[in-house]
Amino acid sequence: MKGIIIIVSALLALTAGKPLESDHEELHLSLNKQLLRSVDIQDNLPNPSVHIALRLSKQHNLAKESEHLNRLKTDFHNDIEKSLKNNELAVGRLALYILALKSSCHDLESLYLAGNDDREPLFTHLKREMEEEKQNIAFSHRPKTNYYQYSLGILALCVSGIRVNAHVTQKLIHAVEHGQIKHGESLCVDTHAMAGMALQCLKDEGTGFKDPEELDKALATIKQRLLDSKRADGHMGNEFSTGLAVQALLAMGSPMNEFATAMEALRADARQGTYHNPMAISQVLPALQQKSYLNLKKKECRSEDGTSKLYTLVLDAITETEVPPSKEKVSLEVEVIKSNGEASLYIIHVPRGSSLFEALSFLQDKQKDFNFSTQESLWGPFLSMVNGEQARQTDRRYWHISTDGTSLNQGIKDYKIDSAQKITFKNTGY
Ligand code: B12
Ligand SMILES: *[C@@H]1O[C@H](CO)[C@@H](O)[C@H](O)[C@H]1NC(C)=O
Repeated sequence: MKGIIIIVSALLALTAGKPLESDHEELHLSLNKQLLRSVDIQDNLPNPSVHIALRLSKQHNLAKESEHLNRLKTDFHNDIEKSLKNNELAVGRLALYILALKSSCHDLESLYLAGNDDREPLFTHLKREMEEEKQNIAFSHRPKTNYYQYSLGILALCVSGIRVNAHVTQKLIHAVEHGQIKHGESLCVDTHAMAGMALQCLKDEGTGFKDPEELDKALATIKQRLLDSKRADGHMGNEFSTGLAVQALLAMGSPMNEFATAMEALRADARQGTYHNPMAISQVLPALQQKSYLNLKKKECRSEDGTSKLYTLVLDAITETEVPPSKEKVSLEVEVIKSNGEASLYIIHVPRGSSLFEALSFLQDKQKDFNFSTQESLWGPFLSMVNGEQARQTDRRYWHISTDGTSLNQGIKDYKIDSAQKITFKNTGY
């Protein structure tokens, strides 16, 4: 009898360490499959950030990944060229595109971008856009796009072994040290994380900066701000910045104990289904697998033979569980505050669980004096016009969204109306 108990408890002890490990593996696998599924749905442009996450993952479906790479090289490539022809900067998308190509070990020298009257290699063009951004910072104290994209630009060049102009780096260091990196009103954790990865890459390379001490100081500032952003529940910033923050800390060589609770928070979110937007998953999954964008620097694709278990990730057929729209309605107040302060209020009743996008479409159909439109982005539709009034990046304005006074942390397509509330759209400058 005693013997049996000992055997049983020995077995328990043996497995006790394991469930945790394999639980995590299962969670990663399910996010990995969710991403793979998202690339199968071809009604949107292919997303380079999703490609990077697939490539940084442990398990692979090489056929789907290479098909996705081809779509990036055609559809996404064309989309960037379209922006260039409209004289728009594409720093962030171009940087992500380069990182995606790098993640698949694609020869970057063989790709060219056609602008209005020239044809340039990708890198030459990115370097030129970075110079333009640098000039813009010198004259207007900020980039035309934003510091998140400016950091991505540095990161893409550095990870590819292309020399970054030290003056370009200097402007990012200066912005960090002078607290100029914001999202709306508050310090932007996502951008600090991206800046941290970019500067860490330069530090590792030993080029692209003037003063090593200054670089170290900026890195220390970033790290401190990331650690300071930690909430009681473990998140750094919010649910959607924590993945990037963890990536940055990993890149900077932080000890595990500095981000263990953040990892735990990410896993809890993932289990609750917080990450269904592919862009969100793409920023979180590398962190969960303890990878950062700096891992792309040494990425090799040689050992991918397609026969190992790691290269045969398959999607099981899923039975579409279409949830019928709820019959129950909730009342929704929609307030619009234009740039001149003029306010309008609308009240509608929408099925519980509708997305804000659906609710607004419904309101637009019913109310002649309400209208809105959106612009596509990697995160989904960005609300760009309400009641005939545009709030655009070019004017440094946007439609800020809040519910009962609290800032939304999702866009109109992802946010679901689960209870009666008041949504406010305010045309805001930044
Ligand atoms: C810069 C930025 C902004 C700027 C964009 C303009 C500018 N200065 O360039 C401003 C301040 C306008 C902004 C606004 C908002 N943002 Co913002 N933004 C970012 C940030 C830091 C970088 C985006 C970027 O340039 N990406 C690089 C390029 C290559 O990708 P892109 O997709 O082409 O970029 C465009 C879109 O991302 C778009 N955009 C920016 N924010 C958002 C948010 C949503 C929901 C959508 C659909 C699009 C969008 O603007 C970018 C430039 O054109 C990200 C951080 C991150 N982790 O991605 C947050 C982030 C995307 N934003 C976020 C949020 C919540 C918002 C707001 C909804 C906040 C609010 N309550 O109003 C609004 C959008 C409202 C609307 N009108 O639809 C969340 C989205 C989370 C989610 N699950 O959807 C992020 C992840 C930050 C976070 N951790 O909370 N944002
Ligand atoms: C949207 O509404 C505004 C006023 O509410 C109106 O001036 C404008 O013409 C409308 N635009 C469209 C595209 O319907």
